[in-house]
Amino acid sequence: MYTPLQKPGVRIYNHCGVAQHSPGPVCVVTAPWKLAAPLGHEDVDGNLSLLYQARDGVTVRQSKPVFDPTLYLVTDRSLLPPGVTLVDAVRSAISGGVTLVQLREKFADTCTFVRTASAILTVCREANVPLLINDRIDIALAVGADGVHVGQDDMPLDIARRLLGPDKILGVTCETVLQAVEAAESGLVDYIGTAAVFETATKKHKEGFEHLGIAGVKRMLEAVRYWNIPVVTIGGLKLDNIEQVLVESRVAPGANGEPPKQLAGIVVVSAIIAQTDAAKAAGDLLQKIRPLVGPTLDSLISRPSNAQAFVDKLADALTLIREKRPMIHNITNYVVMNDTANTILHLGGSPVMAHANEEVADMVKYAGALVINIGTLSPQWIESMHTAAKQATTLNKPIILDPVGAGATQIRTETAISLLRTHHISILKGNAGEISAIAGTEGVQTRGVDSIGTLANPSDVAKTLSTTLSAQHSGKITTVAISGEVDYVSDGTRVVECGNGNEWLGTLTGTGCTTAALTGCFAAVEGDQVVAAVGGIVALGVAAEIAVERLVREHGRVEGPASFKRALYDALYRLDADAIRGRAKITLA
Ligand code: 3NM
Repeated sequence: MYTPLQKPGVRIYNHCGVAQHSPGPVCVVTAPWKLAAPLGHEDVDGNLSLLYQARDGVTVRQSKPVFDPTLYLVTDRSLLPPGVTLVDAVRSAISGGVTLVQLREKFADTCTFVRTASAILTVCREANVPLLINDRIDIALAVGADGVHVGQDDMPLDIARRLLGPDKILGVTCETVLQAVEAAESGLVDYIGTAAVFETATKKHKEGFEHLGIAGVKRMLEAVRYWNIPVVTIGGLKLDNIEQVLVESRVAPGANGEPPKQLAGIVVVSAIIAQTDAAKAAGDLLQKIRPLVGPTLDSLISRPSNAQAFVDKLADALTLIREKRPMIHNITNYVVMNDTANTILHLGGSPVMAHANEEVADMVKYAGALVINIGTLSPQWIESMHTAAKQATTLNKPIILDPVGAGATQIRTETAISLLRTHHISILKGNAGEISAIAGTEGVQTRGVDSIGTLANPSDVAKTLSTTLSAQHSGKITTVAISGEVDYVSDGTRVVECGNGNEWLGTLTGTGCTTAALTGCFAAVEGDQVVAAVGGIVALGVAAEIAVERLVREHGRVEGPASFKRALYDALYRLDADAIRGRAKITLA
């Protein structure tokens, strides 16, 4: 049985609640788009519920099936290839990646419509894809579909909402900017579908209808930018024009803080339903659309509540960094020094680089965390590292150790081990080779500062090493983070896996050092060092994803490492708690 409130497991409160609690003029609220950010969550009958703040200060909670309009299929049986049934076509389309389905039967009698809707609903339930019914509220209610899509000439929105109740999805087609603003402001609908962007043979429009063009879609997006309402577009969309539509309709943030807005998805009929291989058609479309529609609720909705609570802590910690601007004392290598200082600054910290043995103890006094990085090592620096670490321990400040190149040379391996033996290090963060050298694990080497080979069981290595190191300091925990395509963080009990990031990070030198520096920022404001270590990793990984998406959106591709670095630093500077909440890919073991 399909139970949308148990799986994917979220009740989501959106703009509907916000607007319902405060109808009225659009412009009276300062930064109204911020209302869209969830305040928090609560468990309702074991299901995660998100809470939003309404304009009048009322906390809004609304339960609805979560829907993802990224690739939205509307059916039309008249376009099916010979010998293909509607049920088969929808099943195939869903297997290819369609995220939402609307059953549109313009000529069916009621009895046939109900039967078809039941059959299509079964297919949708199997894949947990919501099903909406075009126009016919009675059919949707009769079969228990997830909602209805209406046009301007169908049932008025207030009556449609009353008949459907608060928990069904309601979408509306808007032909003009005014209709879109009215729909958004009414708080009655869950998404807006624009009228046809391009000419299409699939639907006969009224005399005099002019398709919107990309500029028309953009005007509509601009008009509803203050609402967190998803907008999708339809009409003549296919593989070779969706990219242009998604990119060129995008509304950039305004100079006075006006929020950006972009399409939340693409709606197609013939591009899928008329194809002999609907699965492939859907798959090809989705591959193009996904990177261009921004963050989806995917990671959020599929997170179990313990992972969600963890992600909330990451997001809160980022907010705290921005508020407190903790000073981060770095003893780090020549290669990354400038990048380290800048990235700490962009995340919200206040960096300082102090290396002389004569000053480090004084400097640590002001620091929220000490980050020791053993790259470009020399005997003088080793002495300073010990002096600084001793002072940090005395003053109870977290120490982050990045054992750069441990395993490659004797001096580096010995220095890392000696620092770990002599002082209580809060977080040890290294790549597989460096951690192996410290843990004495076989099979992975360090060549220069790179790791060669992979750990057979990184999760166990992180856990065991954390336990060993913690035992050396009477049980004071050393959290161990192993970086890689998937990062592993353990405090000997918990293991967190992080999957954020992008292969472009590998084209820049020192991104591992950056992670340690950002981890320092998190450790300065967050007492749970597992959260801090994951924070540093997720912050850089999410910023990298945002950077690449932006470059692809604006230029069609990432030109190379230099433009990536620029976009990465901008993304880090603009990173906010919502991005962390929406995008953090973590698994708790
Ligand atoms: N509604 P295709 S255009 C169902 O303008 C529908 O509201 C439209 O079909 C509107 O993807 C349309 O085959 C048909 O072009 C879109």
